[in-house]
Amino acid sequence: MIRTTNLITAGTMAAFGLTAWSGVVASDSHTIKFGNVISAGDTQNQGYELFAEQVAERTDGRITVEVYPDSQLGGEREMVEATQFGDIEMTAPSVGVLANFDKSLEVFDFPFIFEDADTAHEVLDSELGDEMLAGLADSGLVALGWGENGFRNLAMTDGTVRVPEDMEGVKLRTMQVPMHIAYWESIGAAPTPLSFPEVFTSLQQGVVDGVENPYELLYSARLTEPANYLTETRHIYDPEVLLINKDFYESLSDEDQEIIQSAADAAIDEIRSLKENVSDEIRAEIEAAGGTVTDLTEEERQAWIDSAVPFYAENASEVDTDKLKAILEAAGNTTFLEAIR
Ligand code: EAX
Repeated sequence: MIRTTNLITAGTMAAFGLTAWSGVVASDSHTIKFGNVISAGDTQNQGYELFAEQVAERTDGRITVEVYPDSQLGGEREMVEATQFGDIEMTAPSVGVLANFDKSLEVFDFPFIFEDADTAHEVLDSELGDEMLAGLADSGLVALGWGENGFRNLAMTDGTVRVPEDMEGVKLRTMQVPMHIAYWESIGAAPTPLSFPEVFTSLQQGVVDGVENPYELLYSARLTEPANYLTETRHIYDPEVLLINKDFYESLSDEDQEIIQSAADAAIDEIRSLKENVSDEIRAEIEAAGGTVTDLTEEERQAWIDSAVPFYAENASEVDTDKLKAILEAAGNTTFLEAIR
């Protein structure tokens, strides 16, 4: 437990005329430990540092946010659990990991839902998006909003992937996300779920043949060193969720809650605007470092979308189908709406 709780000693209590039954008086100073797996300096962590600055400034230093990037406090699932149990106060995992905590969030783990980030933001920031986050309260977590990892692309150690058939038998590291695993299996790949801190070594040692993540994280986590054949599949738009321990959050005054919420909103705006061009910039850096980045032709891209049609048909009933339909509708995605009708 990291929270700063100043105990008032019996002596002090006596001096102030307090009686023993008034018990422990918590001060309003707190330290928030905020862990994440993203590399220090990446756009997410620039946003989280802004969050820390704003909270410190607006509380005159009463609330300190310590950001721990680079998996220093563990993998994503581990950190969600640590946040749940109050060992740390905040984390911001990929939404996929949260399916293990609130099954209704699985609808975001279906591939090719969103065509672009603007559409994703619009849907996530709507009432429907808020509704989707509310269920996390049952797991002891308050969601402060939808952050962003970005569109996930493939990075392979050996050979370029262009079409789904190229994934036949390929050992692909995925997150520990049931629907991701099911999709890659459905196209014949051999998905291998690993937590993020294990990925670099697994690629180096050939435990897996590839990985998928947005360019920025692939590059900053140096995964593009072993896996330098990249393909711009944009197969999933990956939002991250800013989470805070519910008991901790609710122990704060209304004013402090408002400061935390508005600093989180500012961080999310900052992250999204920094992300706008970062993918192209990093892609150029990956190429300059000797990586190969492949764009799909329209037919190839279509082949990927087609590959997901049977997956939708088969798996829509495994999740909250009405929510899945609502998301697809809001995203203007008629292909998969038809597939699950
Ligand atoms: O949320 O595990 C992953 O690949 C995630 O994309 C990453 O941890 C950021």
